[in-house]
Amino acid sequence: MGKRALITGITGQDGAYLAKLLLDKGYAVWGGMRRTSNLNLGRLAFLGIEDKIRLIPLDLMEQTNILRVIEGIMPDEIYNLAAQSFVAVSFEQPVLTAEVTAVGVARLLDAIRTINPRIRFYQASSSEMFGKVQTVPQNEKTPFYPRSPYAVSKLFAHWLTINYRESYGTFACSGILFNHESPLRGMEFVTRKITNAVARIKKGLQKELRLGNLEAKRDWGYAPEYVEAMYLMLQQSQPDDYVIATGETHSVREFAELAFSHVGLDYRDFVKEDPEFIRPAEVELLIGDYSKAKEKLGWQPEIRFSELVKIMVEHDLKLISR
Ligand code: NAP
Ligand code: F7E
Repeated sequence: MGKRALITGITGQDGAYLAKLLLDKGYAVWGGMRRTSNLNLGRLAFLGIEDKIRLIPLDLMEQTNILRVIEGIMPDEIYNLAAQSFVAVSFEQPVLTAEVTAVGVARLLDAIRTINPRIRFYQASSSEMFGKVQTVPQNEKTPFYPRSPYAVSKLFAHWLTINYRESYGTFACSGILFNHESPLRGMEFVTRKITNAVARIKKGLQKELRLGNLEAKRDWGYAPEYVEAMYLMLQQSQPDDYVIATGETHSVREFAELAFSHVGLDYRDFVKEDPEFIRPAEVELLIGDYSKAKEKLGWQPEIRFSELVKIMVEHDLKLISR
């Protein structure tokens, strides 16, 4: 019999790609989704798997819900991808962000401890925890310096994951994933905001693109490859933490330049800087060192920056044409 996995945040970018990967590996996959007034299965439908997932109401705000869901499924593995994941919003909603992104993880870890300590747990940690970076590049030993309520929340969850491992022997892993993007990326994140605008401008549906800090640099990878690393972490003999990244960094300006040039346009004719999108505190530079993941998991990225930009622009051009 195949393994049983519970994925929280199944409606998000990574939830969809991870579900596809686990289904392909023969897992029975339960997808936890919070209640919304509209069913939000677009990403699962895009991958053709919406009928293969056992969808289940699951909100990280509600401990009783978490306990009943885990007891009912008795999964072998839980992948916690649910979060208030948008850094900009976390400055406006710090309490909600902490409730979901930080305390939600305490609820999950403690439910595992209570119900079945043998369940393997993956926590979606983030390169945002490095914030004002203390070393370049960043690896598993780099000290943290979070710069947003989101990053502070993720850091709590990260340390709690380690704490449950050390205190109770939970098989709990933390993947410190650098930015990873795809055609399924949410529209508010800068990469998708740019590629969607490029497609709309090319088709005459939009005239300009308003962005914040063009000089911020990120290590952008391809989401379908990053979910493979999550899976690999839970298949090891010992739980551990891993940086997942490409080892390359590029600015938002470079992303825009390449995306516009892909359709024969000059970004300088369309991009306007708008203080509305400047954050109270910024993460200026991220670049990850994934050598531990390469050595221990045999993981390495294949899709690089220019290929990623191309995949996203071409997808959005097709989408807009429809
Ligand atoms: P995403 O697309 O924003 O998905 C987040 C998911 O969390 C959505 O399914 C969302 O549901 C769900 N969610 C939000 N609040 C919830 C709650 N109270 N209870 C249950 N579910 C809730 O994020 P992603 O890009 O797939 O990222 C997956 C995880 O990795 C997140 O934890 C993110 O913080 C982390 N991460 C992402 C990156 C990246 O570059 N993508 C890098 C490092 C870490 P709705 O659909 O209803 O909103
Ligand atoms: O911003 C700058 C912005 O919102 C990237 C999440 O998945 O990755 C993501 O967080 C950079 C920042 O992603 C706009 O100031 C400029 O420097 O795409 P983003 P993020 O904040 O890096 C990490 C790893 C996560 O864990 C998070 O969950 O781009 N930027 N102009 C802009 N950003 C946005 N969103 N919109 C702009 O107009």
